[in-house]
Amino acid sequence: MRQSKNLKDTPRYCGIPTFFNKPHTRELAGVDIAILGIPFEMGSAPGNIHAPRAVRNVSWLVRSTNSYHLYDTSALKIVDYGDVTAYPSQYEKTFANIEEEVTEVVEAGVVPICVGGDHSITYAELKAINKVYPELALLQFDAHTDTHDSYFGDQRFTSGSVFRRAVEEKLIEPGISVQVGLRGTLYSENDYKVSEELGFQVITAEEVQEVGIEEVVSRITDRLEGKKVFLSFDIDVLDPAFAPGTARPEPGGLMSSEVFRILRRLEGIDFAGFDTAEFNPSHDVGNITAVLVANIIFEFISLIGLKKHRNDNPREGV
Ligand SMILES: [Mn+2]
Repeated sequence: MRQSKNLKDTPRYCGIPTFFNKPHTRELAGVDIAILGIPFEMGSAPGNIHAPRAVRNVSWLVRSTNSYHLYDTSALKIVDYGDVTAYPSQYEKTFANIEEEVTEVVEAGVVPICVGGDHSITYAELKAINKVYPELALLQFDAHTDTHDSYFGDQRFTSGSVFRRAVEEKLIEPGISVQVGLRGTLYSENDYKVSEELGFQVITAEEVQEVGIEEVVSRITDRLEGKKVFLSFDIDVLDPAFAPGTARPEPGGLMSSEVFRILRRLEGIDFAGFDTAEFNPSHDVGNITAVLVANIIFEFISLIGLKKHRNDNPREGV
């Protein structure tokens, strides 16, 4: 199908589904943003592998202009880079593929947006991004710390240990990183302390409710200003009422409107890349979570576009 630049020329639901109806190509010349599907899971939450396709299927619903920023993202060259080849439960082979493909994107000067998959994939993405940006901060939205040492005795590359590995291998600097939205029952009373002792700033979901969005945003921006930042978004940071499509739901989470308010106020931050994780279509209801993930990715796209616009128009607003 021939797709017009004008979204009103043809029905947006026509054609083969790609992320946001963008062209599926591996050509990176002149590209601003490459969106990659990473259909991988270690096996403890079956269904995450279908997330990239579920997001593609609904992403035609997302229009081009951000209603908060009044910014039209069609000024950006965005591509659907396809899916990384992922082998079920075979993390070593799969992580090598993720690292290789994300490296290609980042080294071409293109911002990657990775659509998982379970949260274990972020380790491999960070390996790629760290090669180009060795001093990298992490902004993690999540119900869980994901800083546990291991599971089931000796499993060290799980979705619950991903940021422990990232710290150990110096892929991120925990002293300039933030975890937002933590909550739910814990393995022990020390779980949050483990993250803090690694160096992370921890903002629990309860604190978000207590101090309010503006204060949360100022804590995040104070910590991340002037740094290169990777944003990792675990969909379980949202309350299951807003995002039922996840396998480790935790009541008492953020509302979708709160997530949008936070993301829209991060335009001063210098992002090196983004991902979404733990969206599990087999738990979804009426595509609520799929549509939400697509709209969260749209906010990432807007943040990248606003920064590019500022860089291209340095005198504007002075
Ligand atoms: Mn997580």
